[in-house]
Amino acid sequence: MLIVVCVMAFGPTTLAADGSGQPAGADDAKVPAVKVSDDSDFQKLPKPGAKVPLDGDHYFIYGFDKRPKLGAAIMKVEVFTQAGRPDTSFVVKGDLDMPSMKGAHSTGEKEFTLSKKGAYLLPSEIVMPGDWEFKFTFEKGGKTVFRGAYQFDI
Ligand SMILES: [Cu+2]
Repeated sequence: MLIVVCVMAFGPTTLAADGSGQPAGADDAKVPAVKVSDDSDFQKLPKPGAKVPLDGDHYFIYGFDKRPKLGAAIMKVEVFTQAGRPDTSFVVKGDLDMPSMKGAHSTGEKEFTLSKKGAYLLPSEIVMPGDWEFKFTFEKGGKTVFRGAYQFDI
C-alpha cells in the first residue's frame, strides 16, 4: 500500500522539475550555482562520524544514533570550534527524503533542537527501503553558511 502512494506522488514532482529557464547548452558548462532543484547548493558529505569543515572556524560531526534502517532514527549533529570546543551558536536544519521519489516522504526542512549536552537532534522516520538523502543546512545570524547532503541506502 505504501509503495502505491509513493509511485503516485512521483508523477507531479517530475513535472515540476521542468522549466528551469536555463539556456540550452548550459549542461556543457560548469554546473550553475543555483539549479531548479536547488541540489547543487548541497555538497556531498563524507561518511557519518567524520569531521566536516563548516566555515573557517568550525567543523561538525553528524550521524544517526544507530545504523539507519526502517523506522525511527535520530539525526545528531555536533558543532565544534577548530580548537575542539562545542559550539551551539548555529541553527541547524534538516530535510530527509528519497532522491528517486522527490517529495514523496519529505517532511520539509525542520530545525534541529539543542539537547542539554549541546548536541543538535532531529528525530527522523525512514519509511521504506531504498535510496535516502539527509540534507543539512547550517545558519548563523540568519544567513546560510553551509549546506551538505548525506546519501545512504537501506
Ligand atoms: Cu518511497
